[in-house]
Amino acid sequence: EGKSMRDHLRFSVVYWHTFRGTGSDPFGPGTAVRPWDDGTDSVDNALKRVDVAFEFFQKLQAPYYAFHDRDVSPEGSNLAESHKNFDRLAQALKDQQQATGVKLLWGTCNLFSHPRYMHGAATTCNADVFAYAASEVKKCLEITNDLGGENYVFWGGREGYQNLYNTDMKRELDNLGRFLHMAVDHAKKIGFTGQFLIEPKPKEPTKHQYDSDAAACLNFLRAYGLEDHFKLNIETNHATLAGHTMMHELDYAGMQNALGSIDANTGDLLLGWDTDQFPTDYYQTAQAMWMILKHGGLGSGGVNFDAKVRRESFEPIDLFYAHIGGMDAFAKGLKIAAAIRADGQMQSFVKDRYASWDSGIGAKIEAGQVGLEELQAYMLEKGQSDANTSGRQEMLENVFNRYIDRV
Ligand code: GLO
Ligand code: NI
Ligand code: NI
Ligand code: NI
Repeated sequence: EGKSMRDHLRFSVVYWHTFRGTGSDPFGPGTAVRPWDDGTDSVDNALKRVDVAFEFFQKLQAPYYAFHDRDVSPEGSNLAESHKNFDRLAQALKDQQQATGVKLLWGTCNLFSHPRYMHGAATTCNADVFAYAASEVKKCLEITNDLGGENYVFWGGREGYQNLYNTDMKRELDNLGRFLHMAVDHAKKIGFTGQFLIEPKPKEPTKHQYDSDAAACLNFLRAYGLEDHFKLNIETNHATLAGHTMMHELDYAGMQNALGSIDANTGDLLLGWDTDQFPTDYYQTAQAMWMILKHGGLGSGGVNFDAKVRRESFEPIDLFYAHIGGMDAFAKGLKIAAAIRADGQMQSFVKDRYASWDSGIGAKIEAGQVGLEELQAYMLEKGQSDANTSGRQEMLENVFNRYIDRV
């Protein structure tokens, strides 16, 4: 559909899980064997990690990567020192990008790990913390711009609340709106032309996340006049946590021209949290790609593996297997989805279902030519409505799956 297969598979490796993940969980410390890493958060160690990361991207032939400021560069003892560290690391990233041709899909700020962000960042009750977060976004935007980042992501982190008895939700959302407007203004000022993306997610880490799903994000963006500046970064496991499917979230974003990029992982059906498992299921990736193709692709976005190896998969080689498995699942999913769309049968299910709408009064309704009065007159004359007989609900998924088995 006007694009090559590769345009749809702009794979991206995340710095956080892949190079900073330790395999720790609430029940025990890290298990990961990372021979290049001395386990400290020093600038020296961070510089070593950059070389390892780019060697990994190249061996994997991944065209893109993504980072948070704190993944690539250690927190300093004050803001100025953090900025200085970030400058040093950004130079190393830039050198490696130039040497290897690997590009930055997006940058973002970690505004959720440090204890200062325990009440949120843009939605904190502490104005100094708001100012701190704003300073970090300013810096990270400038560095993302300098590294040619094609997008800039805001995932809500701790932007939400645990309890309404001590939360002024309206005030916090107003402040989030202000924060994002400041980012838009600064992007304009420094000439950053990348796409801003909001990444919806419910439930984690706060009980009520403000950006819980695509619909909540789009409503927020419109309420604060930000809709022209942001699209969405849709993550599979976040969609399922919100009680939706990935297809639903992609379609909802796509129909409002807000489909920006995807964080590829898989929503676990057994566990109720964001397990960030690598996508391995062709049935799921075919569904996702089918919806992405329906909306004309991801634009400046990509297929970003926001996924981590299991705690038991601690050897460095497992990082390769995991990404190769994910790339393979998406490549196969795209192939299947493209074949199904080219065939046209699935699209005909939609057409058939609305056939009587289109041939009857429906055309006038959609053209805005009738109101309640005309519709009542029409119906009084007709006396009774037809029953819509085109169903076939039960076989639709089966038809899709049979295609998958054939491709
Ligand atoms: C957490 C999110 C997180 C974001 C990242 C980039 O569940 O998926 O990993 O993708 O912070 O904004
Ligand atoms: Ni994510
Ligand atoms: Ni996530
Ligand atoms: Ni994640």
